[in-house]
Amino acid sequence: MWIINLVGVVFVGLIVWWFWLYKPNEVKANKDLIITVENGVYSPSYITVPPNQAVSLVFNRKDPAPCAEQLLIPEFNISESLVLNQHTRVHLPAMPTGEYEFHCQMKMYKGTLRVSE
Ligand SMILES: [Cu+2]
Repeated sequence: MWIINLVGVVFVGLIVWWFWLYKPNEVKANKDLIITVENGVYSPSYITVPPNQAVSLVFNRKDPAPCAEQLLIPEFNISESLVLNQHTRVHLPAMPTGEYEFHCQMKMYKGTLRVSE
């Protein structure tokens, strides 16, 4: 019995870590940066872009899961379809400093856009 409880606690711990504590390495966006969509994650998933200037990000979707198709950045009303096995360039408006989430429709794939100098 105790082992089931232990497994439960570890599992809850992993969920907490994954959804709230885990901070992926930060990557600065430049024109060669390609964000790969594969196995349920964006990599890199923590991307810094400069403030107050329009930028674009290139997504390479290798994940055939239907959920991987839609890329959403709710703060800026961006909803982009990513074509499987192709590079899709997503244009972003000039954004004020801050952190913005990007994710798939069901928020299983998640990333953070950090707008900062
Ligand atoms: Cu999803």
